[in-house]
Amino acid sequence: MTSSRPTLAVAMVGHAFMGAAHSQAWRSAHRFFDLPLHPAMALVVGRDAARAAEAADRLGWAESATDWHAAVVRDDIDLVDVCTPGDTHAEIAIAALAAGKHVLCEKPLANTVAEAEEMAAAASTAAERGVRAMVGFTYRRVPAVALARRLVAQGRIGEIRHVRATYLQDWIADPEAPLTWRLDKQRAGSGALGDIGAHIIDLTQHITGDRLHEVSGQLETFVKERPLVATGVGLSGTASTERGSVTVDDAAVFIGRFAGGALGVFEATRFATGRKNSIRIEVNGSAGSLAFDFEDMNVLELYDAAEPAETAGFRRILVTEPTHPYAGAWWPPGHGLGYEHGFTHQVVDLVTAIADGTDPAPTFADGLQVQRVLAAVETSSDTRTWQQIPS
Ligand code: SOE
Repeated sequence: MTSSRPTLAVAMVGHAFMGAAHSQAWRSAHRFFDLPLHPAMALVVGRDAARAAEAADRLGWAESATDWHAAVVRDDIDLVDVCTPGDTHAEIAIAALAAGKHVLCEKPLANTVAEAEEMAAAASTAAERGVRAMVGFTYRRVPAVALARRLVAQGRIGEIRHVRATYLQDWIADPEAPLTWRLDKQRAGSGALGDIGAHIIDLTQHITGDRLHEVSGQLETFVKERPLVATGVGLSGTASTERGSVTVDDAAVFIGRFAGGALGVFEATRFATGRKNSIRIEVNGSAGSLAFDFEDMNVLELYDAAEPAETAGFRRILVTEPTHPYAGAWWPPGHGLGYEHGFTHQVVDLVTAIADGTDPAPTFADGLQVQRVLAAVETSSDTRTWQQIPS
């Protein structure tokens, strides 16, 4: 498809589950939204030449390559999209920013606070040259979540007292599920805490417009050894007969205090049998409450405490009206959206910010702050103490 808009040439590094989700966003964003720049899916990079070529063909990239170092300095690339495991986020993102490329980096930003600090510093230096960086906390861009933030900012639920958030999965509840990279601290940084706990930290801070300032938590690894991966990657690897150690948490629970005074309760686990990708958030304020459930993601529940007791109750708002965030670009009211649309909205906001010359949110500094919360929960679990989050 030709476009009169200037082109934004994208190179994506990594092409597994997240690469596929990002690819559909790059393919579709300009077909539904009036973007100021036209994304061109120029290059996909993977370690194995044959698999990268197959991914290019299947996901819609013009070319494939195996060397990300060469890719991020190419003159014909404007933006690098980092969809690799956490252990390579820092080096790829920093090299790309140094080469003057805009960067979109999957969450959590890095595997350690030190890496995240380097990335945030690199992003701030790059911003002085007009180069932009964003971390991919994609659930922020679910219309119901964006509406929740808008309602809190408008004061619709008053002063916030309680924040309750769970992110539940069960894909390794079976002790014979193989030891994929997500269970290796070297590659993933942490387990359920960083992979999915990071999302609910970002989501609750985003919805409330507030930040956690202290936490107390516990991590647990229920299954300490698992079969090594025989074939495949990511969530879909198959088991071999040899076993290896799980070096990350299977589950994380923590409580926290927000700077504005609210109390927070959080749970992230890969052992909630029957829960596949369940994100639930409830915020209780002095004037009402909001509740979101990703399994019913087109709905936001609102309780208005000012309504007469006879008729008061949680109302289901179907967040598909043209006036709702992002929804007007899609289908007529009632024709809902899914998991992938958050990634499309992420591309829309990133491309718009690049064209406007503004910093896209969440910035690498926001990603660093989430990383500090993750580290504080880990330290709290190790030391059985409350931990402050440095601001
Ligand atoms: C795996 O647990 C995972 O793919 C996360 O890494 C993603 O961020 C989340 O969107 C779905 O679950």
